[in-house]
Amino acid sequence: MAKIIGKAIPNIPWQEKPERYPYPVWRYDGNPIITRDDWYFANSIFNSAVVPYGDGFAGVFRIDDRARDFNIVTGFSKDAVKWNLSKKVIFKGYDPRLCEIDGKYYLTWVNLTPQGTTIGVAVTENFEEWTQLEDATYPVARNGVLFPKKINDEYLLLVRPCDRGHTPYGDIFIQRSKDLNYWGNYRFVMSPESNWEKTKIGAGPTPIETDEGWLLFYHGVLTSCNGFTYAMGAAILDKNEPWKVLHRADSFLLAPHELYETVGDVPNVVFPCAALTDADTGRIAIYYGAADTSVALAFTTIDEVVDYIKAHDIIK
Ligand code: BMA
Repeated sequence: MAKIIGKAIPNIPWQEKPERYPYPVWRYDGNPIITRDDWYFANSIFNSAVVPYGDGFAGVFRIDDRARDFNIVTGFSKDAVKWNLSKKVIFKGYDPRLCEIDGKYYLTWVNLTPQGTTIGVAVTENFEEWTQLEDATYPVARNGVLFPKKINDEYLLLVRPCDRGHTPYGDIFIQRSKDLNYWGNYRFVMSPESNWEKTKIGAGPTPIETDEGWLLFYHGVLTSCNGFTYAMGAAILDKNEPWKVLHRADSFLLAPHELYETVGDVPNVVFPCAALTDADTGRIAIYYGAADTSVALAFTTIDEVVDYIKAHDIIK
């Protein structure tokens, strides 16, 4: 039995696994949970991130508007399923991640610069006032994901260096910082391995602390004759030296199979950006962008995922 190390959050969204369903991650039956109709000027609302906040939940949402600009807005929810999205754009850019560290909430996102994308970093305590820090990378990088606590007194950020376009390669690295300002001590974490992720990989939700190590959900990309297919994989990283991969599944845990994942602005995309966890029950609710069009929700438990990764482990 694996254990989540973290808070009990009993009110995260949850549905039991459908009977006789053979796989470790199952979808919410009300998907998609957020669509373009949830914002007044949206073309699409997708790759978005949420955290527990107060007695409910807060989030940051990627909204591509009807001018096709990339916006990040905040939102609040009592049940983490129905969301009230603010009209105010807090930052320009895309694919936000959220991470609570010592009572502050850190947003990392794909920040836009004339020279290409960087990892933007901003911090808030109330989701109203944000302080933007220095970018954590120089161009070009995407998929910047912080760890939820310091390790050996350093902040850690997963990053995927890339090019200015729809990058045809991509490995995950870690960089470290004492102050979230100066970064260094770069370490390679992992490259694409299996066919389903052969083109590139990038970190997804904030890593989840468990007694087995850090559970990392990530996206992997396959290039088919029809273009890119984005699916979700999982690995377990060493607790103290998370650039060491202890276990890694040989196959995806969630891939674009439902209509809202296979049809949309960019077909065949499952792009996980956040997870809510309940340490007492081991429940995990995963938030993912579906077909670059809407936000969807899926469930698993720490036991289901860890058992699956170990039964399909590519690390010998
Ligand atoms: C990536 C990012 C994601 C997007 C994906 C599929 O490069 O832009 O935001 O979901 O492509 O289009």
